[in-house]
Amino acid sequence: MSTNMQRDILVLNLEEQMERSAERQFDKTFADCTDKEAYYVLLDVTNELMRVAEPIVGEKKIYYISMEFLIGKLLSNNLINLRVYDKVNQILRKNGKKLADIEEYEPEPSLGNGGLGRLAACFLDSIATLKLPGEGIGLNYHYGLFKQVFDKNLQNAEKDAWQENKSWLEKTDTTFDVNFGDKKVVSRLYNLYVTGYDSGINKLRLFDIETVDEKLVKKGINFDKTKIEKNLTLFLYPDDSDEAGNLLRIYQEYFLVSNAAQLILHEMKERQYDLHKLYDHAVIQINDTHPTMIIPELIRILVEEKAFSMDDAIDVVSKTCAYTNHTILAEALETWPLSYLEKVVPQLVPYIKELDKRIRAKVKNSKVQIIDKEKKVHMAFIDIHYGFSVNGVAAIHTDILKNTELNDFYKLYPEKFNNKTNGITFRRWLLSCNHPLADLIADTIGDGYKKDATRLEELLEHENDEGFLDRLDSIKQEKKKELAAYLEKHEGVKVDPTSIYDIQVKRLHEYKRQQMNALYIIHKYLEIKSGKKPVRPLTFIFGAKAAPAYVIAKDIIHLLLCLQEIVNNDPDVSPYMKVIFVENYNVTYAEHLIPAADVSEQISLASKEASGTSNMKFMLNGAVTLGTDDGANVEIHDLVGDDNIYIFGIDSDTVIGHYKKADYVSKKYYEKSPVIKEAVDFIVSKQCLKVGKKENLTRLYNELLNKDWFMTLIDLESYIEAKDRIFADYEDRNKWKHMMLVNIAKAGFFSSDRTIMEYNRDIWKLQKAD
Ligand code: C3B
Repeated sequence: MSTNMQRDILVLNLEEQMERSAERQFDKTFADCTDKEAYYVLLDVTNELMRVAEPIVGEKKIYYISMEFLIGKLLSNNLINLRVYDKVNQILRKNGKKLADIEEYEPEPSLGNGGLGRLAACFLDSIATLKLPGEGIGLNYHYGLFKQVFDKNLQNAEKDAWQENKSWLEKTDTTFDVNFGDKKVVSRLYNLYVTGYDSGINKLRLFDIETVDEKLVKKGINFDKTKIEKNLTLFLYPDDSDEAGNLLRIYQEYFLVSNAAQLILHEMKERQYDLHKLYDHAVIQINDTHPTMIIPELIRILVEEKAFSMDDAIDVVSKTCAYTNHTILAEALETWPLSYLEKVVPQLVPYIKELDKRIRAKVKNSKVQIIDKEKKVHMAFIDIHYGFSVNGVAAIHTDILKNTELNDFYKLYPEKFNNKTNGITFRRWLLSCNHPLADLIADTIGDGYKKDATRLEELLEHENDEGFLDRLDSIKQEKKKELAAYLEKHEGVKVDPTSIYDIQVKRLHEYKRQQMNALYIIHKYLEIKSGKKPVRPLTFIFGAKAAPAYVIAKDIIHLLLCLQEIVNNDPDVSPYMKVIFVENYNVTYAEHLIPAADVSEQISLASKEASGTSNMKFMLNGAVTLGTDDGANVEIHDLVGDDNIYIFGIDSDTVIGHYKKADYVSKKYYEKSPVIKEAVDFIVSKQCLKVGKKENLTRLYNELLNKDWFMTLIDLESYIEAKDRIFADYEDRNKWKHMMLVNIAKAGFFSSDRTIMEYNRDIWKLQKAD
């Protein structure tokens, strides 16, 4: 029987399947199952549907290698992509159940940090939707990134035990030996099925080892970092503030690429492809520098096990690998001491030296050498010299790479550089998280936009249609009410659904400038105290995790939690404003927050946010951006025009100029402006110290005053001006509804389907499966 027929039969008999699964698993009828049991029933039948779905195959395949895949919960998304969402909902209704309640029991996989990992997940969705043969290759972290818990206004980190026996993961029989310098481990491959929208199935390959000892984790996220065979896949990004943490990260990275290389070569062998033509059958996208060792590892295997000459091996691998750069922040561009590599992967060191030697012979410029004078290995430089493509993730970011950060490389290889502005999957960020909006759009312009997002522009024909604009507005209201209920349940805070929801959610980092938002909140608080009340209440919502070793980032969380306590408990102020820092922000939380947002905070220091992707998600759901001309904000600005976005602050050229001249002095701005001074001083005021810790607040205060590396104070006044303006404009309801419409209508460009089509057109060159 063809897979399509098997699928059709399963869909036809879905209800029976569910009954059978309920009986087998719980010895109950489906109607009698608890919501939790119902989740396992749906998991079971959906897994079955995916197993019979058509795999996407072709002569050439993209392998997207990444240390992170922030995939989010999968049930709804899979049901939507398998086109059984409505049918399942019908059955649920019949049995007195709601998908939203059932989904609460699905654990969210904890396999990523932030934008980079979420992008990888959006890309897998689009690759499958576009019927391109491809897979993701990553690691199966048992406790993932940490779970964030607040105590005494401080962030604590705990293990995130997200894995369950029954899950989306399929254990396979595939195992590989992975050799490190001082030890050997055996890996195990798990598959996770990736459903395309109304298409076929690809896979996410996650590697793990069986000797992991979860008991190693004692308190919080502390564990013995030296016992590699026991801790290798326990956590994502173990604390790398010490040497053992750095070494563990290198062990993880090599574990990933060694498995990837073996898997790819195994598939080539199975299909009897000539390895001299590897690049005709495989393209490897290296997601940031983390999987860079795939290059020397493949070269090593070809030379040592496949009888390639060094020249041939380097040539073939260079034509197979492409590199994406996601950041210009120096600390994120990995440079590993050669001595660390000698300890963990001594077998790669001669190859890395050879790659370095060849560059030295060719190019005299010491700034492009792989191994520097201090014997540090610049991982990005391996990718750029020995890959065929280098791409940035938004137009301005790629320009900065070409003209500033990687200018020496751009001069060497102008043909390798290209831009691929990021995108998001509309299946998750509209169809799944905002059904009423997706339905309104479908009722207005038809279903076509679900496969071709640029058709959202057809909404512009309705810009004068009051009925449509009102419906748009009432959907936003509905979503705001839902969020208010969710926040009350999960955070125990009551918010007014008629207030303006101003939301900043993303990893906590000084360059993203949550501290600037905090200073605005202080400013507003003091204004209200002095009697100047806002026309409408304001709700400031934050969600962010700080890396456990990043002290100042944790201090910023501390300040925001202190402000939350002060503001929400002050009877003079709390009727007019609220502050909510949600605990343990993740993909699931984002799906609740984003559809309800009015104002999207995208306030990074210009030049520092490579792209940003939440900016796209907010826009798609009708929020208006308050941001700097940075990352993809620049392209949003171009698309919606000056009238539908609020841009403030110095531009990236000015920022780069300040860094070059080293002439930014934050104290100057503090001393010049009473508004800035008042806000900054509040951090160490009696009122703040009453709810906070002196050490943390003083450290943050000093940082802002004496360093402020990401130039918060230079932009604070123009931020306050723009923010007051956006809140005032909210009261012009017609103008606001119109802005919502334009933002939604212009969001089509940011579909990850467009991004993936560009990757394929310019880099991967795969044939679409029929
Ligand atoms: C992020 C960047 O910070 C974002 O601007 C960008 O949108 C995404 O990547 C996706 O391209 N990033 C990240 O999440 N982790 C890194 N280590 C580097 C960049």
